[in-house]
Amino acid sequence: MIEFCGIALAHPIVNGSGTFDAIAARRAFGDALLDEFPFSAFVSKTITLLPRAGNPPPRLWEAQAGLINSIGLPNRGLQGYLEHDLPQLADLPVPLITNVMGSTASEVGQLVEAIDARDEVAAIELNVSCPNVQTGLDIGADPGSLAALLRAVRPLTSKPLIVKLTPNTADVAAVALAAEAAGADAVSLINTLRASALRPDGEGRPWLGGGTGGLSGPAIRCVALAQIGSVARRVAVPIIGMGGVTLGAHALDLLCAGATLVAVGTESFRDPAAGTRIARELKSLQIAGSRRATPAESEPQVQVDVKSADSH
Ligand code: RRO
Repeated sequence: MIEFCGIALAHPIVNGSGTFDAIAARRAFGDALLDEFPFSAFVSKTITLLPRAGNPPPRLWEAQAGLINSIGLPNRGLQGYLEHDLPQLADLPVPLITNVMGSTASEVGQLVEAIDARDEVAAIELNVSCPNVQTGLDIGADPGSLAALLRAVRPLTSKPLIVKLTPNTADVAAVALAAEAAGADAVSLINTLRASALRPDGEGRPWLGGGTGGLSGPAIRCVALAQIGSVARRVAVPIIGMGGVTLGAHALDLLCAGATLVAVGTESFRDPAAGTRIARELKSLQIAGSRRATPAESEPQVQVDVKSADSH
């Protein structure tokens, strides 16, 4: 068991918002999904106050080591979420984190207040980092604007408030510090890196219906590692680290960089059970690591002969 913002979790692997549709997965896999749910907490797709249709297609582009998405936040809106999605998500065997986004402090406030009233929800994640809508990203890239937003909405909930940061800013640690000072209980990073793809006809026109998108997957893992490390050196609040994790060893890297939890995103599109596998791999690495740190008395200590090793 590990503890995150007062919530007890079975292991450190959660999902990245919008990368695992638990309601569709339940339809596809039935109760088997609940018997071995891949994550220790479930983070919902971002919801907005009013329903949104999302961006026109195409919405995805497969890059060489990742995926560019321009989904554009399609969702049923707050009322649709509360009436349709929440009762089904509340059936999951793990704590629920609801991810919300608004384009003004008043919109975010209404979302936070409504979610705060629901006992089914353990924590709120505030998305200030979607690369695919006009508003939202600006707030998350600027420490002053983010602090003002948080000062307005922080008093509206007693639930843990996690702020999902953007990597598309010059100094992510400065934004994280501002979030912490204005009352965030945790930060999560990284969201996708702003990216473009062109149609293959060579005429220079964008492939994605939304024009540009956000890059995720293995291509961004090293960026995530650097940004999580720089945030961890500056803030005391816990971090949910994510970006290109496909193996337990990658999750361990992000924990070593300072994350408390690790989210799996794009890998779940390839393998819906990736969370279970990554949690298992991580656990064996941690067990092997703690054995190495405290060798048993009975284990022979290996002496390395530097001279003879050098001569080979
Ligand atoms: O829906 C999206 O296009 C989207 C969102 Br809300 C987000 O936070 N990050 C992303 O890459 N896509």
